[in-house]
Amino acid sequence: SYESIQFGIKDGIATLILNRPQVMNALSSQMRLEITDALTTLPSEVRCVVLTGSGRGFCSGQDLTDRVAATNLEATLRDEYEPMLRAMTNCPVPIIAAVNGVAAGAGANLALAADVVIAAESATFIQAFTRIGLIPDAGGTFIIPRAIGNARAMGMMLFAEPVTARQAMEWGLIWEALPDDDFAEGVAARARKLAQGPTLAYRAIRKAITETSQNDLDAQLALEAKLQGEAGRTTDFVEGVTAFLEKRPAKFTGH
Ligand code: T3D
Repeated sequence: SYESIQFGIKDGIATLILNRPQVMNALSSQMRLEITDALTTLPSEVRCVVLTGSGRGFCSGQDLTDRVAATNLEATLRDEYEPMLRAMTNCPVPIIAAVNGVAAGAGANLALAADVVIAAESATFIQAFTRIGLIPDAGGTFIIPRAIGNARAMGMMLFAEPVTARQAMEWGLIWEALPDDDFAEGVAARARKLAQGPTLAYRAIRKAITETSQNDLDAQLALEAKLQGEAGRTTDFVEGVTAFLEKRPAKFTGH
């Protein structure tokens, strides 16, 4: 069992809660290792992951209490952040980041590495790095300009000001901002939907969307054809078509 995170599974949904609320769930070395471990050892019953924070924040980024003496940030990023981010992007099932409160620095970029980001309206996203003389890391310089364009990415990164959940949604940085009172149920409903969906198709969609930024049209059409070939051989495809023809809801198993 873990110390810096809480991890549980119910009805095919794994919930991973960042659990150092006294420091707004700042990322310690141990928390990074635990997130990485949890995401790389998911039992096969899991068909969706919800990543969220305990207390009033989502994640305040790197724990700054152990940083003054840190001289080799490159090694920390390579040895601890990169495996954590790859565990997010290689996760076999979709990840929802449920951003319950402020997401700052690497905490924001951890959330943005999820497949779907749902934020409470009171949550904010802060590229806080320049406040302490650093540059955005944890994949931020990859994902943010691609999502919202260079003008907004540069503004977020240079000014390091909070961007509200609603603004983030309107820019296309996240999927959805929900009123605080509807947040928990909204996230749960989305998680249930994904956990009951065609898991292998979801995984292929992630691959296609990830690779599209490196591919030209020829390569992307070829990738779609290959992945669709695989989707067409799943049990869920047979079930989906059969259910349509029988005018009933499909019962996907994730196979
Ligand atoms: O290896 C490397 O170092 C490279 C990797 C870098 C990745 C990064 O993420 S760098 C960026 C690090 N993060 C930040 O710079 C954000 C720091 N935190 C804040 O700006 C603010 O705390 C928040 C905007 C997140 C929240 O503000 P607020 O006013 O709602 O809460 P608060 O009072 O500032 O924080 C509550 C407590 O959490 C407070 O402790 P206290 O006074 O109650 O004892 C605060 O010190 C603590 N806390 C917040 N963030 C961190 C933290 N403690 C350690 N590390 C933190 N990142």
